[in-house]
Amino acid sequence: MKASKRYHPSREFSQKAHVRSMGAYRKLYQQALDTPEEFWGAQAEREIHWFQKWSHVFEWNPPFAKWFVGAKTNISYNCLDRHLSTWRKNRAAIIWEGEPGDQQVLTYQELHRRVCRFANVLKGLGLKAGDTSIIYMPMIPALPIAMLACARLGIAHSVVFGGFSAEALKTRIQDLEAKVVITADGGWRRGREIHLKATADEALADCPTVKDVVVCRRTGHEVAMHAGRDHWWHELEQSVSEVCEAEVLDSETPLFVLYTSGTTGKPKGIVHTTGGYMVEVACTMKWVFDLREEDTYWCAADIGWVTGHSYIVYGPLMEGATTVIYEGAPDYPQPDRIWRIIEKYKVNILYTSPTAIRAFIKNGEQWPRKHDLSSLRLLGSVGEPINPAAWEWYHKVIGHERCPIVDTWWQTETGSIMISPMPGAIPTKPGSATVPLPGIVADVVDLDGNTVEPGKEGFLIIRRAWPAMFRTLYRDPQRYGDQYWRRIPGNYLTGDAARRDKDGYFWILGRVDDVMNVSGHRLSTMELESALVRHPAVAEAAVVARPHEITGQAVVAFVTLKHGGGDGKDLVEELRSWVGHEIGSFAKPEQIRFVESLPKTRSGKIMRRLLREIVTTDKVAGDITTLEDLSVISRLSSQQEEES
Ligand code: 7RM
Repeated sequence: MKASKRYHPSREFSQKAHVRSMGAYRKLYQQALDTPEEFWGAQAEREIHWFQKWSHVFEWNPPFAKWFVGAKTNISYNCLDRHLSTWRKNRAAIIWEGEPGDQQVLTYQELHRRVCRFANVLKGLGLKAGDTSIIYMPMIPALPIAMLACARLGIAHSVVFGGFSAEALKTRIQDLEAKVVITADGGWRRGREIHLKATADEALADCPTVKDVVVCRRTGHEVAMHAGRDHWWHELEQSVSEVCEAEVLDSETPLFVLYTSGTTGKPKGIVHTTGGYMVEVACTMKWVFDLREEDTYWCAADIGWVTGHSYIVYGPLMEGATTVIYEGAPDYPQPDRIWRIIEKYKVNILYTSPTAIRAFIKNGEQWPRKHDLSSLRLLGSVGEPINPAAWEWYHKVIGHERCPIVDTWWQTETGSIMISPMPGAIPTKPGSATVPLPGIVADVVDLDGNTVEPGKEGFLIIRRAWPAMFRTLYRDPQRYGDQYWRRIPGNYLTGDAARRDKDGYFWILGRVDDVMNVSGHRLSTMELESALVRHPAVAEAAVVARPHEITGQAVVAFVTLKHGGGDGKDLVEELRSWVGHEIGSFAKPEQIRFVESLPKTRSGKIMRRLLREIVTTDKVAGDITTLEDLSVISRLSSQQEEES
């Protein structure tokens, strides 16, 4: 392993940081390790308002955890009400920009008023604590307002990313048994309208639990409204009061469910609760983003993913920060839209993904060079491993060698950032997420759970429960235990491979299960394969990822057809749009290759490893419409398998 370059935080940055030295980090880490109850109890008292204190900090009945047991609180109260008695009352909570260029600034006071009004709208529809809602919206202020209104009443929300298809939306509504769907007429993306309401209507045809649909007007285009079921947000809002007390909720009240791809065809509902999530998300805002009162903070992710939940909405608002929300594509109408927004609002902290960074590199340095980026003081990365070249570019061209970079490793399941530098304390190495945060006992192990030597690859696990961890899989506690906690008993299996270097730095190598990561979006092999075989022409499908210079990975699907062979050309496009229809456009395979048969082991398992090799090394050449004969390789490989 060659020693990689190190970047030390500047003295100036460290002096003002929340955590200022390696020694200070070690001290925090050790405290959390030795006396976790005291450590987390102290964080909880400092960061959060509680209506009633806990009887004990945590309860661990593997694999089930409870945090701040018996405590009462409300995240909407913590994001809004408690700021209103401080100078933050008139601070910008949200600076929003729509893709067409429209803008809105909501102060804490104004955001509070709008959340209260919408909470009253939900109450008026008969919704109450314990109910579930689906939110399917563009990135407009009404989206965080809907989330905060649900949270205010104890209604668990599930935000479905606006890029998902009707089919995917339907599966989620049905699994959640949602009573209400909150959506919009549409939204803007690359100058085109995303027809959310029309898609929701298609999904809702088959969702008997949904009694009401609330529609926010965004694009103003005409949509069908089903009498008795559909209501305009602005009409319902007219007749409600702007006073709505936050419900006093138990610490373990479900806050949200986020569906994410796993290793089977069915997405998993990751369940997060309130108290522990709040505490750790608030702490990581300070530890990782080193948030200061004067900061304007921009996480350029989508609220439909966990990054947006924790680090666009709940984290920044709990901390009383100004969070920038942008509706559209970062390169629309020109590749410098993102840099323009930074210059315009004088953004101090930017949090984005390696995929986005690689796309900016490809567009060329001339675009960021056109803008004054001197307001930036910290840069973040999330979603996939960042390659050192992209890291260096981000550091040089965007950060002007002045801004520390925080490469943050975490997952939908973990709720908050787990492995990341504290920017004033930890020297960084391009490509490494560095070291675990306080309270996170991470390790790299073999299949028996034994720690592997430095420099060796292994499975990344977490040895102890942490406050923001997910509590279960929605309606599937068995799978929760089996899949995450029982494989290496008592430890949380992340599904990622990693190695640790001699300094104890973690290098995340990517997924070891059948989960792919395209542009930071999690896609499951099985989910894609089952979507493909639902098409009438398809007999079998095997899906693998190939490395891709921009999106990290790209999907390649090997498909056998029912009537053997067939003319590929039209079918390629048809199958791609089929996947778009079944899951969403972002999941469309980059390539579809028709094959006579799929390579299988004697026991009938598809040899994805072999296909992966083919798409990586391109050993089997040929364009995407050629029928590839994999049988020879297949026979060779299964012989090897039998021999070994
Ligand atoms: C926040 C988020 C989780 C998976 C995870 C990893 C990969 C995320 C990094 C990363 C290397 C990183 N949630 N991943 N961050 N890999 N370095 N900094 O992305 O549930 O959608 O995805 O993403 O494989 O397991 S997620």
